Amino acid sequence: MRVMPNDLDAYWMPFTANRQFKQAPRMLVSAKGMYYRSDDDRPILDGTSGLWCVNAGHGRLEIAEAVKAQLARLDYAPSFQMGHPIAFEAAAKLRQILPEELSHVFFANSGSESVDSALKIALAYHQLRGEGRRTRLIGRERGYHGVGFGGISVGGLASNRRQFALLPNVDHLPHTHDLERNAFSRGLPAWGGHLADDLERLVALHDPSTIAAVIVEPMAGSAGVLLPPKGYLERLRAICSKYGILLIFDEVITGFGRLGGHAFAAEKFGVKPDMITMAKGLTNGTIPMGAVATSDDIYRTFMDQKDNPAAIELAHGYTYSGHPVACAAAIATIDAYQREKLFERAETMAPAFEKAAHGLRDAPHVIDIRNMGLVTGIELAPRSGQPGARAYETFVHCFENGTLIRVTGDIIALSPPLIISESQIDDLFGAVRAALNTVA
Ligand code: PXG
Repeated sequence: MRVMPNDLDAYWMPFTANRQFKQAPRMLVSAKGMYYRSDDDRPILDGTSGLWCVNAGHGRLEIAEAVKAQLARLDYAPSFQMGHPIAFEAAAKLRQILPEELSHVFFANSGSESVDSALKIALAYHQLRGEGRRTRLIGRERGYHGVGFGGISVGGLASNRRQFALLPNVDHLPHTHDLERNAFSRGLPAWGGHLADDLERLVALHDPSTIAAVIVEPMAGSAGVLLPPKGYLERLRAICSKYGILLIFDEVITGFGRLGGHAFAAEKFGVKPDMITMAKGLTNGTIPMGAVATSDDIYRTFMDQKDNPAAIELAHGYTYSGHPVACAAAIATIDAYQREKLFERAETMAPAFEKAAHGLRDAPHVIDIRNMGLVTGIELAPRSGQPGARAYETFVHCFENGTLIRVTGDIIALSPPLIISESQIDDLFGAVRAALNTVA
């Protein structure tokens, strides 16, 4: 059955070429396991976990049941100066899979809100410690931290910044992408660890006493799957610690098993940030939710204030922080990850995924392939004078032939649900090869 709304005009679609899309819409109407169904009733293999969020696969009845039961029991309750048990339960559940050092959870409703929350916590933290001059935030070129004013300011994607006014007091580290030295890396690229030393330059330029926090994605997702060079994150950590700067890992994409073997990249790489931001896989994409996990030191700094015990420690929060229905979804999701050992499964499937990804090395237009866990970036040579066109046409070809991929510029990013099978891995990369064989 074709389910096509007769009015496409009312809905202003996010991050979409609305005019182009509405000429030739692509509609998904249902989903189960590894597959969507399109409005013309074709199965569509999900090579992207929706938008990097459905890590446990689609149509999980246990999440649906938990959401339904929670809606019936307590649909909404305020979280300001009031509590409801499931928010505390959700934070405790999340703690089970967080790095031990990050044991306190602030809830938001998206990755963007989580990032803004973390940046604000960083500023307030320094102020409480009598270091109120630390107001500068450091991001990285090609970083993506959502679309709040904080996120686009520390973010490093020029196209997301140029239409808007930005926060002052922000600077950026250089990105780490280098095709000449690192093309076709498997896992962490060998070259570029020293790029973290650029933070020393920024510290010297601005004076460490003005810098509040450094925020990076452990692996840049939206910019096209840029893995950190060996030793890079360790060096960032060391320099931050040396100068009292907080290190924030934005794990909205890398969280919940994407890189294989661990819930978070912080553990995978053995580097401890002071805060982790997350969203997406937290509820398997079912209900909007984000969170910031903070170190005990940060939490204690707020809680151990001696002034007035009736004071609100952090003047920040959202109507839907700790929303009971989102909390129910998060608990059921984390249960599923644990019960089915999906983070371990991602690690187990990673070699087959890597082999299939690098199998595209001889496909037309491919100039780089990089991967870790169940994520890969496949970079295409741009068509002369038409940046992004080749990848976009690859995306359309794949969709028309039953596979959902994601493209950013001329980079294909694949990040399937962690339940993907070996034969589905073959299908996924086979579909990309077929598309690459077709596009000019
Ligand atoms: N931080 C990171 C690292 C992200 O990847 C956000 C923050 C913002 O999250 P919200 O929930 O506010 O969208 C993200 C989001 C893509 C793509 O295809 C990536 C994201 C969102 C949409 C598309 O690369 N990441």
